Parts: sequence; C-alpha cells; structure tokens
Amino acid sequence: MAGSNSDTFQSARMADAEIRRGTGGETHQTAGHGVPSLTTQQGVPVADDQNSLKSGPRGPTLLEDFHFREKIFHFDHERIPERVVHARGFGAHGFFESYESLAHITKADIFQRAGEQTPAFVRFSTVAGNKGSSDLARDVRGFAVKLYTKQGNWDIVGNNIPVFFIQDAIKFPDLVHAVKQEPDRGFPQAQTAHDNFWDFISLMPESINMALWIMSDRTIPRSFRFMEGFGVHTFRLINAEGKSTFVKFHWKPKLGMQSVVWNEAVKLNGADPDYHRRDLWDAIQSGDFPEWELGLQLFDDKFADEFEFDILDATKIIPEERVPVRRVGRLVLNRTVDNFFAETEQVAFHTANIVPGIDFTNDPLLQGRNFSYLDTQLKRLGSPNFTHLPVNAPKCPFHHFQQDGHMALYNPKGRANYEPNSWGNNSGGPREVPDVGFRSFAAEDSGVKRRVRAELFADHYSQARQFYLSQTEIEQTHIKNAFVFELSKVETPAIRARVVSHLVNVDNVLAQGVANGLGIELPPATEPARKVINDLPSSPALSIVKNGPSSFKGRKLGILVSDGADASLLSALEHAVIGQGGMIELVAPTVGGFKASDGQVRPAKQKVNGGPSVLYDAVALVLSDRGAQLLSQEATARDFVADAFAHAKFIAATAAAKPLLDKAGVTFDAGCRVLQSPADAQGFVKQCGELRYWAREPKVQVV
Ligand code: HDD
Repeated sequence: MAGSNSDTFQSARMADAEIRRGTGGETHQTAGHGVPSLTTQQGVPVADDQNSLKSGPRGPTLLEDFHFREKIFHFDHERIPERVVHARGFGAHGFFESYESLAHITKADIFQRAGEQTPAFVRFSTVAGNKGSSDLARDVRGFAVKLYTKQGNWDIVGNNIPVFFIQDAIKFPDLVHAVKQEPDRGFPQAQTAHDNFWDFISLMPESINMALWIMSDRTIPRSFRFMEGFGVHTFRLINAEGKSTFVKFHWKPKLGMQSVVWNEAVKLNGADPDYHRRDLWDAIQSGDFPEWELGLQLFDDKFADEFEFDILDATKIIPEERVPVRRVGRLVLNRTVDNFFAETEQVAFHTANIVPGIDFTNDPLLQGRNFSYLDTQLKRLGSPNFTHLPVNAPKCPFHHFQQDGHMALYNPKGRANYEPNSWGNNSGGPREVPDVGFRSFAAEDSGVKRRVRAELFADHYSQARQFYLSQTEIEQTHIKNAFVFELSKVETPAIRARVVSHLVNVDNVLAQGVANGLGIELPPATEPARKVINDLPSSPALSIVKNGPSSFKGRKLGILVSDGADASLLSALEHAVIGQGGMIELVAPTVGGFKASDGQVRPAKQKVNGGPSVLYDAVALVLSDRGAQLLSQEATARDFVADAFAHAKFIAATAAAKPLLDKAGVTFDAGCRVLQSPADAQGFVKQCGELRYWAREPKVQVV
C-alpha cells in the first residue's frame, strides 16, 4: 500500500518492542528464572561481559573482540546535542479534559465535547542552563505541552511568564548568546547575573517588561506544580463557519502559585540540584497528580483595535482584569516517563504544530519561531524522521507520501509514493480532504516590504510599571533585591547604571532602591521612545502572593527529630498534614532512624546534614531535651532552624527544642509556635497553608 499508515507504524513499533525484549523467535538459552540473556546488538548471546578478549592474561586486547568494539562504539555515541535553549527539562505524560464544548468558537476537535480526554505530554525546562545545570537557577521556565488530538498533534510551546524579551525573532540568537555562558570563558552558566546579559538588556528597551518579570519570584518557582504557563503569543481560534476569535492561552495551577525566596534558591541548588524534577516525579509516583486548568482569553478585532498595546507584540500582556480568563479544561499529569532519553530528551515541540480550528497571528516572534523549531529538531535528533519516535508520533491515523531518510522506522508497502496518481482507491494511497483538512484563516495581508515594527511596539515601560505596581510590598522588595543582586555581579559600572536608567521610567522608588543597593547615584532616565502610560490600573492577577493556595495541599513539612521525640505529637502532625493533602519528611541525626518516646524505632528520610530546611515548606522540631542539647552542637541543625526562620517559614517546636532555637538565634514571633500537646498540630498545619510568615522578612533582612 502506498503512503504511510499508523497501523503499519504501530506494528513496526510493536515488532521493535518485541525485538528489544528478545521475544521474537528466541533460539538461544535464557539466563534462567525468566531473566533474558545478555546479547550483542546483533542478538548474539554474550558469555563474558567482564573481560575484553586478550592474548594471554597480561597481553594486548584483540581487535576481533566484536562485543567490546560494539559496546564501546555505542557508548561513545550515546549523547545527542542538547537543546540550544531549554536544555534542562523534565517531562511527564497525562491528559487534557475539556469542560465544555467550544464548537461555536473553534472547530478544533479537542474542544468539541465536554469530558473528552486527549493524551498529553508536557516538558518543563529552564532556558539558559546546560543540561546538567541546577533546577533553582533564576530563570524563565519552559512549559511545553503536546496534545495528541484526533486531528493531529497540537503543541503549545510556552513559558511560565506571559511576555518575552524581544519582539522580533531576528533578535533571538543575540538574546540567547547574551544570556548563555560568555564565549571567551565558558561561564557563568544558568545565570543572568553577568555582564553580557545585562549589557544586551540595557541596550534593548523592549526587554524591560520581561526584565521586571524575571527579577520577580516567577523565576524561582517552588516547583513546576506551582507555576502558571502561557502560550505568550496571540493565536486564533477558527470555528466551522471560518470565523476567527483571537486567543491567548493560560495554564493555571490547581495548587495555586508559589515561589521560593532567593537565598533559599541559592541553597537549594546545592542541597538538591534536581529539586524540581524530583518534586514532579515524587508527586506523580505517589498518586498526587498535578493539575492545571487551561484558560482562554478570547477577544475580537474591536478589542484589538481599542487596546493600548499591540496584540501582536509578545512583550505585552492583556491583563486578566481587561479580558477575563475562561477556564475550559484541565491538564492532569499522571504518568512519569518510562525512559528519560526516549521521551523527555527526544520530544520535539514546534509552535507550527497546530490543528484545524487553531491558527497563527502575525506576531513577528511567533512567525520566526514557526520557522525555527524544525531546524533544531533535525540538528538534535539527526533525521527528518524524528516524528517516527513514539513520543513525537501522532496518536491518530496519519498517511502521507514522505519517505526514506535516516532511521525511517516505518516504510509503507506498495507502489504509489506520489499524488495525484491513477492507481485507484485501494492502492493509490491517501487523498486530500478539502472538507475537513487544515485551511489557513483567510486574513487579509498586504504592505510595503520593509524592515520595520508596528508603532505601538515602541511602548517599552508602561506594562513594566503596571507589573511592578501590581505586586505586594514583599514582592516589590524581592524585585528590587534581585536587580541589586544581579547587577552587583555585573563588573562594568556603565552597564549597571544603564539598567537603572531604564528603571527610572518604570518606578522611581524601585530605581532609587536599586541605585542605593548598588551604591551609585540615581542616573537620569533613558528617553522613552513612546510616552509612558503612568496610570494603568493595578492587576492583582500578576502577583504570586495574591494567588497563593488556601491550604497546605501538595506541600511538605520537614520534621527534625531525635531519640525520645514525642510519638503522639509526631502522629498528630502527620495526621494534620495528610489531612490537608500534604506530606511529611523526618530529618534525624541518622538516616537509620530514631527511637521515639513510645520506644519504637522510626526510619528517617534524611540525615540532618543532607536534609536542610530549604527542602521543606514549613518545619517542626520534635525533640527531646537530650536531642535538642545534642543537635544544638551540630552546625547543620542550627542552619536548619536559622534558615527556616530567615526564609519566613512557619516553625513549630516542642518546648525542649529551646536550646537549639537559642543557638540558631531564633526569637519566636507570630509565625512560630510551641507544640505543647498533639492538639496544637492542627492549628499549626492550618497556619502553614499561608506558606510564609512574610511579616518576618523585613526584620531578618537589612540589605
Ligand atoms: Fe523557543 C525551545 C518557548 C521564542 C527557538 N522554546 C523552546 C522550548 C520552549 C520554548 C518551552 C523547549 C521545548 C522543549 O521542552 O523541548 N521560545 C519559547 C517561548 C518563546 C520562544 C515561550 C517566546 C514567546 N524560541 C523562541 C524564538 C526562537 C526559538 C523567537 C527562534 C526564532 N526554542 C527555539 C529552538 C528550541 C526552543 C531553538 C530549542 C530546542 C527546541 O527548540 O526544541 O528552536
């Protein structure tokens, strides 16, 4: 038969799996007890995998050792190029479920029926760091979703920030060069805190809005489960009548938003560089499946014409208070990958993967992305047949005449490999489907061929100001501190001053605060290309703190314990946390465990020097007198307490813990409480639902 066929493809994949399992007509002996025999790639059974073939025990290794040669050859080729951006990522499977039919707005099959589930694969990532970098780098997070719909794969390749640094894709290589490690020295990696990055930003006023976002706590999320996602660009939804509605895509975490504080992020990178991927893995493995709701901001041409900003400009948002986010379905991640390389590493997203009912706009950044992603897949995966890999293949039937190439996994039978052909319906292969096939929205476009940008793109500061003024005071302080931290790592004073000169256009107090933090005079403002709109209304949706959780669900309490710890208190804490849908982790002097007051030995999850409090959302100290005395001599136990306090976490402690609290310099405030009896556990865990006792923070930070 001509053309490709998913059935053929499926059977090729099944055959492939059979081969891997060695069940395809096995002739050699198995290793016994049902354990498969070790073989070469050619299926030859291997007798000795410990020693290479030598001429005598001390003689040279022989060239004819084909097993050794093949094994080393394959090992030497295990790596594929890492992604040029978003190299560090973590993926998981799940599904999308529509809440309602949106047939009147879009003909996209995924949105036609309430309750319909569509398989999904999601890859979260950081942007700047290399594959082995740490999870808590201050960085934008990628939020890429592949939806295997019945009419083909639809990818929403977004980030956890709704705006981007640049307006035109032609600047993307410059942006990425500037943010990644500097070319002469090869460092720093996974950081924006260096000269090249801020030099570029300071010379590109269009990036200032995004600069405010990346200096906010959005770039140090508590984990992927607690962050929003955005499609960033304006897209179109097209209904069966061909009517277009503009749309912006949002992913809203069911658990609410949450970030860590910067000092915590710095320490987390050392304590657990895999903190985010471990968090997602643990949540899914334990059946606590993370969920996001898909939100749509829908608007028409009239709104687009009236809006102060250009809807084609990816450096701008449409505030949710202007166009509400309509929640139309949920994304659930319920399965970790079987193989990291096969799925997370080889998944290939592409903004141009859209389906009938979805379409592009002329956003110049989106248009450039649509051109770019295929190149990167070819470079990384080495063949135009990367769509044959299971994670990338559609799950609906597909038929086409594309053929051959490296590693073609399915190769259709038959004579016809072109169309039109006259081989008849049975053997002529697939045909066009004018009624249901993808058709581009018939937008009217004409213009003079020039290298230009639209007029409203020149407003660089108004929304940066709106973002800043929409934050709580605590978040504004974090933004100021982040600018000071980053610019203090910049070695060239002129670059520092140039960044501050942009901030003067955003907010005077912010600019002055950053200048003070850097110990420099406030520079004059950079002349704005377009007058700053100073009175945009505040948008509460932009604040993380205002959109936090209402309980401790999905969070983790770290309990520092010692021999003699009050067993009833421990059970009460555990009960209260689990009741809220949270988790507990015991941290003890030894991982083998501790003997609680009931005489039972309980194992610990962490030894105290490997379980710092940065790993937890709140902490409790359930110590005996002797345990507290002992731990107060231990530096890492003192850090456990002092850090939890400095990071504004809620702390509960038995009265016996006082010597440790004293040594750690902790004076109780309203965010701390003494655990006198098991009855106190409920109240404490309820308070933990607020996540942080922010009122403490100004008192423990003076610079
Ligand atoms: Fe991109 C990867 C998101 C602009 C070119 N991008 C990539 C990934 C995400 C984004 C989440 C990782 C996908 C994965 O997990 O495999 N990119 C964005 C967003 C942008 C953006 C939200 C702005 C709104 N990107 C952008 C531009 C270009 C690219 C303007 C080039 C013109 N992006 C790429 C790429 C990557 C990529 C080089 C690297 C790895 C990959 O594609 O698969 O093609």
